[in-house]
Parts: sequence; C-alpha cells; structure tokens
Amino acid sequence: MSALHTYSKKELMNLITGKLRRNFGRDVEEATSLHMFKACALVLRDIINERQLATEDRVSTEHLRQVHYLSLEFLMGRSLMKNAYNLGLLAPLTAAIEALGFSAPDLFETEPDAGLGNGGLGRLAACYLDSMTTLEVPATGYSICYELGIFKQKIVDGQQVELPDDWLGLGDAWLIPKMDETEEVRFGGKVEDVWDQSGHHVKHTGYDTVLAVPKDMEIAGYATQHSNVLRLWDAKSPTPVDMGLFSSGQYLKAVEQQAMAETISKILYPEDNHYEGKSLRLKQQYFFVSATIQSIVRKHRAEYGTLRNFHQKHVIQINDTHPTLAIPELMRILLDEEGYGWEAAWHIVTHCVAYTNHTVLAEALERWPQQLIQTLLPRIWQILIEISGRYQQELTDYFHGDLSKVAPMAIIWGGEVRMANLCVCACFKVNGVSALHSDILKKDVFHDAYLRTPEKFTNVTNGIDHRRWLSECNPKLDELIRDCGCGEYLLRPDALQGLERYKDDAGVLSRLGEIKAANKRSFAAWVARESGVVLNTDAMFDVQVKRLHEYKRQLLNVLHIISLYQHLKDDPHFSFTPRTYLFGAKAAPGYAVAKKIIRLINSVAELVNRDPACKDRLQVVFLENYRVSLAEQLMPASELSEQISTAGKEASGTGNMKFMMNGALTIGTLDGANVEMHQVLGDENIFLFGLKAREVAEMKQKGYKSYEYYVHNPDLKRVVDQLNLGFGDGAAYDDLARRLLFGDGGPADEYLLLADFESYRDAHVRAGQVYLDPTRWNQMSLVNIARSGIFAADRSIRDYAREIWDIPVRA
Ligand code: 26V
Repeated sequence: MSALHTYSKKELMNLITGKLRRNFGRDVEEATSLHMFKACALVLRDIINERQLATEDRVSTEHLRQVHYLSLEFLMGRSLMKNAYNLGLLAPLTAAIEALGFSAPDLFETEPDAGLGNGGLGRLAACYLDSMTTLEVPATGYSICYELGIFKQKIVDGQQVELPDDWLGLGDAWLIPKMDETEEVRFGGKVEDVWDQSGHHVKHTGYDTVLAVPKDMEIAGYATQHSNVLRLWDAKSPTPVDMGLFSSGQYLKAVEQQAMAETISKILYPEDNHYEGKSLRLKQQYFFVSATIQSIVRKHRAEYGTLRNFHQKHVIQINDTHPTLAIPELMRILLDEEGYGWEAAWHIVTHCVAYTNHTVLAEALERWPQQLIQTLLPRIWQILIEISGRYQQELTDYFHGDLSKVAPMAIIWGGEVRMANLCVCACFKVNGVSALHSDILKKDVFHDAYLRTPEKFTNVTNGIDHRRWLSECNPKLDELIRDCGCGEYLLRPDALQGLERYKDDAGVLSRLGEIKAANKRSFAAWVARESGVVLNTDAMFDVQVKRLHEYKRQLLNVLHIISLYQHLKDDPHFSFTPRTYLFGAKAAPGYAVAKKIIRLINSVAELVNRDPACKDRLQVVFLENYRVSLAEQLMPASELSEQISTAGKEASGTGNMKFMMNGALTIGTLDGANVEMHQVLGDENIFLFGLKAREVAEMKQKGYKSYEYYVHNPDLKRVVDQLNLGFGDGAAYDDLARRLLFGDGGPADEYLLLADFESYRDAHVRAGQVYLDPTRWNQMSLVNIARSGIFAADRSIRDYAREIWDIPVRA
C-alpha cells in the first residue's frame, strides 16, 4: 500500500473554508459552530472516501473474502475526533479549527452521539468496525438508520424521563445516501406454487413493498489506507401517496401507507436484554436483513456472475439472534430467485452464516409467535417450516426418538419460532463472548447441540477499541505510556505489558496518580458546567455505569451505601475511605423496577449529599443520560469500577475493560470477562467477592432463602428496613424491600443480593484500605493497565478472523 498522504493545518483550513463557501454559502466569519462542524466532517469524509474507493477496487480486483457484520445496533458515539485521530490528522485539524477562530474541544462537543444502540452489544459492534478496518479486514457493517436513537434521559424529581434523540440534524454529516442501491422489501401478501413449462415457481402476490435506501457511513482505520462501510438502511415508501385513494378524496388514507413504511426505521427499541414479540420489531428485523442480503447477493452476482461460490467469498456474522432471518432470506433468494434446489442452497447458507450469542437470560431469548411470521412473511414462514421439519427429523434420528432431547432443540415448537435454535441449526459457528459465557453455552443453554456438533462451538472474548478508550480519551495516560517506551501499543496492544517494568518506579507511579487526579478534576469541571453538581475530587471515584438491570445489581451497591451512611450517622469516627459514588444508567422505559432503582439512587443521593455528617466523606451522584461521549470523559477519571453482577448472568461486560485500561481497579464477581481479568491479574490486583456461577446455581437448586440473611445479619436487616421507612422525600421503597425478601410473584431476591452483601462489604473494606496507600494503589493500577492488552478489540478481531472467518489480517 502506498504511504499515507497527510494534510497540513494550512491545507485543512483551505479545505474547510472551501466547504463553508460551497456547501453553506458563507465565509468563516459568518459560520456558526454547526456550519463549522459540518464543514470539518465533509472534509474528512472526502479524505476517507478516496480510500474507500481504492479499498473497493482492491477487494473486487483481488476477489477478497469479506465479512458482513449484521447488527440491529451500532452505538457509534461521535466521529469527528475519532476520524481525525485515525487519519493521523487530529493535531493539524485541531490547529486549523483554532486558527479559524473556533475552540476545537467545543466543536468536538457539538457533535451529537450516534446512539443507534442500547448498550454493550451495540458498542461492541462499533468497536469491532474500528478494529476490522484497522486490521484491513474487508468488512461491511449493516444496521438500520433509526431516525431516533436511544432516548435521552432526564432526571425530574429523582425519576427518569425519556426524551426523543433526534440525532440526524447534525449526525447525518457522515452519511452518504446511495439512492441507486435501493432495495425492495416485501411484507404480507400470499404465496402460491405455480408449475409451468420451466418447472416449479413460487408466486408472491398482494404484498406491500417498502424501499430500503442505504445511507453509508465510511469508517477510517488507524494508520492504514483501508476503509470500510457501515451501511444503514432507511425505510421509505415506494409511493409518496396512493393516487387512487387521493383522487377519491381519501386524503389521510392516501398517505397512510407511506407513514406505515417509514415507521420501520423511526426508532430504536430501547429494551435491552428483554424480548417482547412486537410486530414492528419483527418488521425492522426483516426489513434490515432482507435489504442487506439482497445487497450482498446483488454485488456478488455482478462480480462473479454466479452464487455457487457465495460461501467462499462471504461470511455473514450475526450479532445475537436479531438478524436470524438472514438465514431463511438467503434461502429464499437462492431457491426462488436463483433457482437452486434445497440441498445446494442449504449448503451455501450453512457455510456462510455464523452466530454470536450475547446473553443467557431466558427473558432475552427471541421466540416469535408463528402467527406473526406467517402473516407478515408468508414465504419466509414456508422456508422456516421446511428447515425446522428437516432439523427435527435429524434430531429425532440422532436421539433415537427421545423427545426430552428433541423438544428443547426444536425450531418451531408450541406456536413459536425459536431464533437461537435456528441459529444453532444453520450456523457453521456459534460463539459466546467470554470464556465463562461460552462454557455456560456448552454446558447449559445449548448443551445437547454441543454434544451433537461440538466443532461448531467456540469462544471469542469481547474487546474494546483501545485507541478510542485509552489513547484518544485519556491523552495524558497515552503520553505516559509512550514515555515508558510502549508507544507501539496502538497497533500492538500487548506492548502495554512493557509498563510493568515500572511497577516499582516511584516517579512513574506518582505520575500515574497525578494523571488520575487531573482527569478527576477535568471530569468534575465538566459535571459542574453541565449540571452544577460539585464533585469531591479528594474522595475515591467509585463508579457503576451500565444499563440498569436487576442482574447487574445496582441495588446491591445502593444497599451498601445505605449501610455506610447508617454507620457514619451512628459513629462520626467510623473509619472508612471517603468515596464519591457515581452512577449512570438508562432503564428500559417499560421496566418499572429498574426505574424504581434509579429513583432510589436519587433519594439516597439527596439524603446523603445534604447531611453534614457525610461532608467530605460520602457523596452520591447520579449522572444523567449516560452515553458514549460521557463514558469517554468518565473512564479516565474513575478509580474503582463496580462489576458486581450475579455470577453467571453477565455474558461478558465491556465497561469492565474500559475501566481497567484507564487504570481503575475492579471490585467484582467472577462473572463474564471479569473471570479473565482475574486470570491475568491474580487475586492481588482485583477486589473479588461473592458467589461463583456454580455456587449460584447450587444455591438456587437447594432453595435460596434471602430472608435468612436478613434475619441473621443485623446491618443488612437495618438497610432493608430503611427501604421500608424511606429516605425522607416521600418516595416509598417497600416494594423493593418486598422483592428482596418475598419476591413479587417471582422468586425472592432472584439475583442473590442478600447472599453476597457481606462479602461485597468486605471487598469494599479491602479496597478502601489499599486506597490509603497511594503507592500500592498506583502500582495495582499500573499492573491493570499493563495487563489490559488482551481486552483490545484488535485481539478479538484477530480471533474471529482466525477461528471463524478464515480471513487474513494485517500482520
Ligand atoms: C435483546 C433485545 C430483545 C428485543 C428488543 C431489543 C433487544 C435488545 C437487546 C437484546 C439482547 C441484548 C444482549 C446484550 O446486550 N448482551 C450484552 O452483550 C455485551 C456484548 O457482548 C456483553 O458485554 C454483555 O455482557 C451482554 O449483556
């Protein structure tokens, strides 16, 4: 590849002022920061576009094998700084912006987050796009161009209020519409079998068509000419109005179909780890999958003239079960449009689709009602019946008719279509996202499938884009790493290990401490500007940020804080390390318990923060609207990372990795990727507590009685009793107390908070003690950073490329 062309500050200034003139008809003196942001984005877009065209050429002339990463979510965050960084233009762009009279940091802050995802799963997809591109893997991401991303969260009177996230006004600066690559997606109607001279055909009539218009976001890799695309499908009606209805005077009805079509890409479903069989969600899934598969097939045909080699040239990676309909959709195209027989089509499909599972929570598994699929997707339904019938026959033969084995593995069963089972049946690889999670898939969730086809099952532990989550968001730490001679880490994350040479170097350790302190101050300044809240930067920043879910146990954290508060009130001399507790979490709008826990955090915060007994010792702050761009400021400032899910429930976690890389120490359970963090860190560099996954299962098996913990632990009893009494703001939390002690229809304390309380408290005592010894703390922090290299997404992508995709990557 030719050397990277670079641009000077002067050249960038010229390009930016040119865009301001041509696209917005104004000189820089008249430009607002919005114009300026768009102009900068357009300049970088042009640069990336040059590379994209060259990449496309190379992929097609060299007939390279490609990855297609299908995900209903890509939580991209901001792109201006990221693209400038990856293009090696951050310094000259910053200088150019400043020279044109704007503040570069303010300009970066004007960009809205592209919040096309809920949490971990969507952010993972975004990190993987960066790594695939940097590692020069020919790859395309596909998703929906939601008009509204994840809702914006406001806290009003302690409670979550959701506001629409209308990001496209500025966010579309990165999107390139490709009208000529529009695909048609069909819903509803009837299918008939037709026989004529040329044989058997399937005739689909009476359907509604929705147009899928691609909006491409081009992705720059780091220090490479390679570029990839994130293709976001926008739903449009084929007709602006129904002229028949319009001319007969039915004006509203005439625009109804258009409105219907366009609702498909209107909004991202804000549930995370919770499945509801909503027909609009199914429409979204099929719309996105059908457009994507048609687009891949169309390009393949144009290049090779046949689909016979399709599976040799493409791997379709499906991110959770949400894009599962890619399987029957590719079958449909091969059978109905390309004239393949069943066996030949099935061979192609089952050699190119691979599935990543991201959750073991039963309530998150997708099981679509048969009725819904039948009416909305009649041809897909026929294909599903055929796949399911053949699979069931194979299973019946294999298990000698043992229905207790066949039934749980069936695809269509009890009037439902089980998407995970379809994936396990049709995909050539199934992977979990951490060692523990992949083990649970094999031993439990997909146990019998694993015994039948063990070669399908594998693990790829998640990773994060360490260029964004360390180098770009924590420039001071990046500088220290370079000064320690580990500058190679940007493309060789393992090089971070070199830091460990300095673990007894007092100078390096104190510099690490100063960097953390400075990052805490800048974060506090930002919080003060945004919300007026003043954080105590002398206290330990103890942080739990992630979606709000009972299994993640934010409530355990709060119970412990209440207990600390009670001790402080009892005894002003109670010895403990001052803490500033920071929470950030969105609750799914329909998840009442999660919303109640947010309210509880705010009630406790209110009480604690105005009590003089807590001054300089205990502070609790709920950070509104947790999102990618907030996380980028918070990670560098965090000291203790709360990763406290019930063991066996968190598939991996990726926040845990971001904290570790920024030198925070972890207080956590042996769950998800925490297990692998513990493996590299040893007991001495992490604060572990709580039941192990196996112990959780055993305890549940034996019949867990949370009430006994309550009765036998007076501190715990007092905390739970306080929930019943409330916190002086009129809000009642007896419902949460009841849930812990008696259940609420379900099992009491389903996530074993009370069982782990004591052990959690002990771990906090240990963390507090180490914090009082800054040298020891900084040493542990340095070891955490040094050993975080395996959690770089580059490592994950190398694993995928080698174990699943069979695609070479940049050396
Ligand atoms: C399910 C559904 C059901 C339909 C409505 C929308 C929706 C959205 C998300 C989900 C399942 C999400 C599963 C998930 O987010 N898993 C998380 O994946 C992370 C990346 O692998 C991992 O780090 C987290 O532990 C895991 O919870």
